Amino acid sequence: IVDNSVDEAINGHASNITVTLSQDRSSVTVQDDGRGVPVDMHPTAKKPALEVIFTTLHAGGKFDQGSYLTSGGLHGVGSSVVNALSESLTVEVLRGRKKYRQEFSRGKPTTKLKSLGKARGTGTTVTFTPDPEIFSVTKFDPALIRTRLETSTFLNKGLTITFKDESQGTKEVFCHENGLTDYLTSLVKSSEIG
Ligand code: 1YM
Repeated sequence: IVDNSVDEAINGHASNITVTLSQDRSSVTVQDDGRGVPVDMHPTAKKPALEVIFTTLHAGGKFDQGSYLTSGGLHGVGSSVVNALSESLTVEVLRGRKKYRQEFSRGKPTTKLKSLGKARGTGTTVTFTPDPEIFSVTKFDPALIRTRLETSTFLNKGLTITFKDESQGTKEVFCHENGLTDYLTSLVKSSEIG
């Protein structure tokens, strides 16, 4: 889910990504200020594009053309995979001066895509809770998330990711203007003795 936001950022459409870990560590919310996941009707599926994106494994489509940059190598399949493995998942989209929401459980819609009325701005917010019927450990590890987010900002020069950890009441902003050079510096520092 984070990689979808990072893809939107590295293609020049988003500048802020915020990841929030809930107080009990059971859910994560990922928010970006990109274009918002498309909500228009899918012509053949006869469902909103958002629902298709979150319920079907994509073969690639637009990602196959070669002009599209992706951070995770997942080419858009991530949304439906995370959804299938989540006990609950909620998507909120700001797009075309409106706010939309759809909820899912174990990959299946539990509500239709609803228009919630007028709103400013654009972007996507996804909140999900891993399914205990699939994972033996469903609580997130803040240290793991922290490292994963910081690594993404090392690999994508200038990308800013904010991590809000409500389980510890902390907030960190990751941004590395010098990308991989900063990464090497941090590796050298952490390997130094004393
Ligand atoms: C919190 C997770 O998924 N952001 C996101 C996803 C998409 C877009 C924007 C997007 C892409 C495009 C056009 C495009 C996705 N779009 C698709 C699909 N954040 C998160 N932000 N408009 C919006 O690439 O052309 C899949 S994901 F399939 F519609 F292109």
